[in-house]
Amino acid sequence: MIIDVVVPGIHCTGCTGRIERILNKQEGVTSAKADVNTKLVTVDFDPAVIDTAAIRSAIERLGFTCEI
Ligand SMILES: [Cu+2]
Repeated sequence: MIIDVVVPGIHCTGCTGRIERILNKQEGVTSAKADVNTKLVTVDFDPAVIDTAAIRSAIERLGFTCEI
């Protein structure tokens, strides 16, 4: 399953790198790609292993707000 998460606080490649790193460490996430221009984080994950709430809280733990 692939979702796009809007993270308005993304402002540079430092942000995208931190978000991608934390998400790629989550069990059940196949890939995560954050775009500094669109402020979208595209997450490919297995919904049987991780849910959108866990993805959201992983991003929020970095200090970002997000809209799923
Ligand atoms: Cu940044």
